[in-house]
Amino acid sequence: MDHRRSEQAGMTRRQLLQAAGVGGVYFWLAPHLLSAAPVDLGGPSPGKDLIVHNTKPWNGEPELPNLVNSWITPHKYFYVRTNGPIPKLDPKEFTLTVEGLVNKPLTLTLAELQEKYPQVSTVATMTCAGNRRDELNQMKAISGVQWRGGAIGNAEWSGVDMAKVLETAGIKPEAKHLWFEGADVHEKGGKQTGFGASIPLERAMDRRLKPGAMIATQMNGEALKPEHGYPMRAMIPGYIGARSVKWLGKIVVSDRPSENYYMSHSYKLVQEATAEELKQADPLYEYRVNNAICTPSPDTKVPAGKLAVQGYALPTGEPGTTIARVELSTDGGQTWTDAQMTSPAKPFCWRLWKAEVTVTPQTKLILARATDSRGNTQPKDLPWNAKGYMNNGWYRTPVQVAG
Ligand SMILES: Nc1nc2c(c(=O)[nH]1)N[C@H]1C(S)=C(S)[C@@H](COP(=O)(O)O)O[C@H]1N2
Ligand SMILES: [Mo]
Repeated sequence: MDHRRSEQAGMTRRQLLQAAGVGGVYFWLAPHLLSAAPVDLGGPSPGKDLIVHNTKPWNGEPELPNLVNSWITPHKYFYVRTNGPIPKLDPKEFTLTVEGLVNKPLTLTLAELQEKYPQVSTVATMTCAGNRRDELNQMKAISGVQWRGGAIGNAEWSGVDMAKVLETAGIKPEAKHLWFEGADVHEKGGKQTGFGASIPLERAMDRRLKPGAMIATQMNGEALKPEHGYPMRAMIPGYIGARSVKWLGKIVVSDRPSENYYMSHSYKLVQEATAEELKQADPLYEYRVNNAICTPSPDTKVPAGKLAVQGYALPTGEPGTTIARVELSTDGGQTWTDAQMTSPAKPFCWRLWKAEVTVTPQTKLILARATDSRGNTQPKDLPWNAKGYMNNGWYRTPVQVAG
């Protein structure tokens, strides 16, 4: 089985190279190329299941209507965000090392990890800090993947509690942060690096969170797919996706945050992104309350009268917080209608909702805003920022109502 999986990753690579042959136009040709040259990710079909933003590195998101059919997002509709190549890893050879401020450094293969520690599972939403960047980009251009509202998914993650592994290694008293390093080595900021991140140690050790941080080996009851971090990844409930490092090869216990490019130069809210500004700005950790209307799609022609609307809403990544309310408006925010929740209220998880609103020929936009159980609510607009992160302004879907 392990063997088959590496072969699958190998196929992905060859096919990625094939796709690269048509270069930058791949995205535009994708719908016509489906049968001719699909990029096999072991599930999602590019152009069909996922809108492909680029293939070198691979970035894709589902069409929004595909996100509201189930609380758990199936693999084929789960967004893929990579900054480097998808590495082909042999689980017999690949190891996770735990080092730094520990009494006993560890080296673990997938099999050892699974044998030595109890298996735990948790449902949690993964979302990219760049989700909904395309809307900020309309205010003023931002480089980076032009994510719509689909860089989000909710999955059941299984693996081991990171705290248990750290306890075996024995953490020294001066430890404050956990660095994660991925095996996807690529060039960034003028040097070769794996994707990296760090989190405050206390988040991983917080016993109330069960788990606060996880070394995930499975997603929705199956071994992780190559593009989602096989054989193991960090999964940090409540944090932006960038902290959940895939192809996790190293955990370094440290007294300070990681200096990896993706921690020190990226995933920060800045206006000009000068070196000085980036140095001063704090790294982003917890995600913010957010929502998206998933149906109808933008610019759908609808008759005047009642209209069914569906979407997702995400509470802030603060422990214990759930979605309390979603409201919609078809008159520019003068009056609001409550949506009905169609999925459970669980911390660190999105909640799906549906609503019936009334549209008239004057209705140009459907607005939606969510509020969580701590009273955090979405701002009308998020001020523009240079890297296009954390966009959680009210969601707006244009509709064309027949007169
Ligand atoms: N090693 C590695 N881990 C990574 C990344 C990456 O490029 N390399 N991308 C991060 C980002 S920005 C996000 S949003 C999530 C996306 O996880 P997914 O592709 O499984 O949806 O993975 C994170 N972990
Ligand atoms: Mo991300």
